Amino acid sequence: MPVNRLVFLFLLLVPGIRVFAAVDARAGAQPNIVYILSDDHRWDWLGFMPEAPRFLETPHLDRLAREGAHVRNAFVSTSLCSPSRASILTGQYMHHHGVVDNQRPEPAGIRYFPEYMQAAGYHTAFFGKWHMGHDSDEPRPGFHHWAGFRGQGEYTDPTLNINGQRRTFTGYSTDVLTEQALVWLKERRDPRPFVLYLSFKAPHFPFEPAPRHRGRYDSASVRYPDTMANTEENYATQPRWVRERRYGIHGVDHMETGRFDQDPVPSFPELFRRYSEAVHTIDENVGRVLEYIDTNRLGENTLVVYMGDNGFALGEHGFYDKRDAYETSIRVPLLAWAPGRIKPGTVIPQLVQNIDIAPTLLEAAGVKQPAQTPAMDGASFWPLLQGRTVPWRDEILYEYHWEWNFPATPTLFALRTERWKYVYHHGVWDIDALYDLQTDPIERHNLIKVPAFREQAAALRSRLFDSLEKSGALRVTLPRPAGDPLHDRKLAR
Ligand SMILES: [Ca+2]
Repeated sequence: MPVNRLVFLFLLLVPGIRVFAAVDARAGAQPNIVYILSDDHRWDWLGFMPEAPRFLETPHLDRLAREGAHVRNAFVSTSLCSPSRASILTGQYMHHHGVVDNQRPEPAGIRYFPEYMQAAGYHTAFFGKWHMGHDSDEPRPGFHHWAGFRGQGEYTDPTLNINGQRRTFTGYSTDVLTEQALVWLKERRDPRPFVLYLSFKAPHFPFEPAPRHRGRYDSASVRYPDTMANTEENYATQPRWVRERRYGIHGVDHMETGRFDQDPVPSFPELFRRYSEAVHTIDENVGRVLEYIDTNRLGENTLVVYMGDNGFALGEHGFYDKRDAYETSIRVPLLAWAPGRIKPGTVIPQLVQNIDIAPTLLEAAGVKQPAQTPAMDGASFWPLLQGRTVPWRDEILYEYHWEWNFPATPTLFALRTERWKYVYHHGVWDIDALYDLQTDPIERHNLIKVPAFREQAAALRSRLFDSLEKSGALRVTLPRPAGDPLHDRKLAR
């Protein structure tokens, strides 16, 4: 008789020891993984956080933090949908995976972590927004079941490509995707552990909540960020491109208006409230997934991770956008819940990035990355989630390459430590930026020209270039122009 069976029988005979302990331990090597990704959900729009607007309700995300872990300092390495998604799926920086914008097909040779999990015996499924390779909704490698949409998809009555067959659903995007994920879970008869990759379109612009929640926050007070006003104080020390960008389509005074501002600018309070309602709708759907896990007693062997693909400025520095290296753009919500594996109320202060997701989920699942596959840049923070101390990075690297379609943001590279941020601008006649996040968390005062900080700036620049050089990031991509350039400089209002 195998030793495991003997141990199991022994446990059966010992009073007071739950039989399930043995079963759980055995299954524990390969927990189910539920990875939920939202689009442009900023780091502080979580009800439990002191920084959140007071009216915002996210009880289910709050529950994940309360019963699991909140990674308080979570960042992306490129703040743009497709490059960030590629970093999540490959564990690589943009300069390694090669997905530099939202338009082009995925580069040849790219490998996604669900492929490794599938090969290691996981039953895998994908739902929602993929976005890499904008024009294709065809199933991608790594998933037994695929229900994805093309590009940005639709908020209402979305069409999904389900394993090669297109089907149009009635309803609101986040609800439809969750429903499809739940149907897959309910109908699966597979004994293998599963990976559920649920990727929402919301709350991405135009910030559509479910119709039932539209107007829920109509009377909520709107928060105007300190750096939003078009004043000398706000722009006195900032690089010139920062003020210039507010005169483009992602500026608060011109958001998505036509050439020469012929269209009305959407109202800020309206956008602020709809965005919050869209986040609330996501939370409600996260709750539906958790309810399924509760009802089917999957909690003891399931890891749920919730994350945003990049941040979003709601008025900060005069922007509605990401791309840049400001905190609102690069920080994301990141929660991990696994009863029995992650202690309730865990708060992780370390600097974690999107490139760490793949190695972390692989380690949590006990899956080794196969030999001869592209090396990952990220590290597993699974030990941190479990309360263990491991050596960890004390700085993060950020990169963004200028896009022909959205030319208002220059190519930029940044190094952020716990306290400092240095931003290097490439290919633009402008100054660099240095922010002290401890004394100036809203990054209103660029210290780059302050004599007292000259050495600090030089040291950080040197550290940034050491990092870039070591990682092989000293090459800027030059993609062939495709699509429409949204380069109209709007009238100042
Ligand atoms: Ca995004």
